[in-house]
Parts: sequence; C-alpha cells; structure tokens
Amino acid sequence: MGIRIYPPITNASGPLSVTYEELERIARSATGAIVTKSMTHCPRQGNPEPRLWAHLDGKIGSLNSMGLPNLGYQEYAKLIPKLKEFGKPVIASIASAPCAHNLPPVEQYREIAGAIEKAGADALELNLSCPNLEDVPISMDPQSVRAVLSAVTRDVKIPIGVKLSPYNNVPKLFEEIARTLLDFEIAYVATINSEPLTLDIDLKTRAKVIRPNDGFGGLGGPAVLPIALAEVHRFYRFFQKHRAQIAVWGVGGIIRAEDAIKHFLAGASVVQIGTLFLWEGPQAFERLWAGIQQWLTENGFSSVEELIGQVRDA
Ligand code: RRO
Repeated sequence: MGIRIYPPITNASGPLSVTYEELERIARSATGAIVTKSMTHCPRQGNPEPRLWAHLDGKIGSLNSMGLPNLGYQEYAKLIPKLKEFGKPVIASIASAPCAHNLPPVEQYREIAGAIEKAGADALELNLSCPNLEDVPISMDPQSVRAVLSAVTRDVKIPIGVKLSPYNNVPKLFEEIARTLLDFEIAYVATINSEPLTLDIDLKTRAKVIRPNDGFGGLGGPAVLPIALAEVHRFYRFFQKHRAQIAVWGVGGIIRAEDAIKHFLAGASVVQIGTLFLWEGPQAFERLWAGIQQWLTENGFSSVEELIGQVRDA
C-alpha cells in the first residue's frame, strides 16, 4: 500500500520534530507531510549536550548524537489528531530504545505501532537505524529486521516505511536486507540515516564538536550526498529488478534543488530534508520546491514522476 506525498518533499525525522510547536511549524511549511521525531516507548531526555553540531559555514553538514530525545509514544498519540487538522499526512517515526520496563525491541515496535495507528497517523516510519544507541542498529541484522517487520505488519493496516542505515561498504548485507524487505508489504524505504561513527573537531577550541560517545556521531548534510545517492539507486534498481512495489525516499545531503533532482534521477520518489532544515528553518522547503519546479520547466519536464530513476549511464 502506497502513500501519496505532494509536493514530494518532507522533513527528515529527527531535526526540529520533537515537540508539538516544532511539528506545527512543519505543518505550516510547504512540506507534503509531517514526519515526527522517532518516538519510543518511554519518554527520553536524550544524550548530554553538546550533542548537535550544525553550522552552515562548516560546509560538511551536521554531526549529532542526540540519543533519541522524544516525548514518548503516548504523548504523540495525543498530538496526532491535532496535527492532522493541517490536512497533510502525518507520518509517525518509531524506534526502540532501552527502557525501565525491559520490553523487547520487537514488542516495543508492535505496541507503539498499534497505538499510533489508532491515534490516526497516516503512515508509520520504522526507524531501524539510529546510529547513536549502544546496541548495533536493527538495520544491520536481517533477522532482527524480519522480526520487527513480521510483528508490525501483522497488526497494522496503514502504510509502513522503513528507515535504513547506509550499507555502502557491506554489499552482502545490503542484498540480505533488501531481500528481507521483499517478503513484507511495505510502502517505502527511506535511505539514508546519518552516516555513523563520524568525528569533527573545532579548531578554535581544539575540541571534538559533540560530547556523547567520545565525540562520535551521525553525519548529515552535503558530505553524505553521494553516499545517499548510491543507496537510493541500489534500492531502486533492486526493487525494479524484483518487481516490488516499494518506493524509495531519498534522504541525505540535499541543500539545493539540484541535489533533490539528483535524488529523483537516482530513483527517489520523495525527498526528505534534515540538515538544511536545521540551518535554514521551514522556508527551506518552499525554496527547494520552487527550485525543483523551475529546474523541471527549464529542462522540459512537466513533473517529478518523469525523472524518477531516469539517470543515464555515463
Ligand atoms: O536521536 C538520535 O540520536 C538520532 C536518531 Br534516533 C537517528 O535515527 N539518526 C540520527 O542521526 N540521530
């Protein structure tokens, strides 16, 4: 089951999408949907500060180890009906995390998904790829991916997306994960989550730019564009080859309309914006969409659909 997003741009789950006020700002922007921060079973404060570095003048992008700060799924269940009043799809991102009740991760996803569907969300985005928790992300283990998808797809009827890590240097794992996805009715794959285990240093202070996890965190922004394009294209080609009706949503490195066009050419049907939204605020969505439309007109296309997956060989 698919979900139509128009314009085909949303915020990426995470940046400025935790509180109702932040989500309302997204609702009032030019996005085609509202995507929440990943919600967990228990509310979480997240990691100690400084945990986010996002300076435009750095040119690289953003580095974070937020540690999943969020209000907890019961609070989002209350907010979703209010967000729906803005008339665009509400996509609830869900994650698992250690919590006092010791509920196994699969049960956490299942319980949250059921409650959030009931609250009226239009789709779920299963975040299997948080780079900043102590455990290896579920996205790196095909059996765990299967277990979560089996549990959630059994009960839930609304469209389900899956947010994945970059698999660039582990082609065998990419293949195993992609094959696993074919066994489930999922609407889309969102790729990539931030590039894990990256580090940057502020030369003025000679300090690591973030504190948690010894300064290591997930990288977003311009530096990851070619990584994201490769992942989008690999999934797009894989799903085409296997005649799977799974859309690919491109996340990573989009700061100009031309970057979004590259994602569409690589195979994305929707793009999600993270670091740029941090830098520029909600007007980024309007600016990008205007730029995309201008590019289409100037290059003789009448819609984004005509571009999807149309990259040529060199
Ligand atoms: O909250 C985070 O640390 C975080 C999450 Br859940 C995620 O999926 N990706 C990311 O870069 N940071």
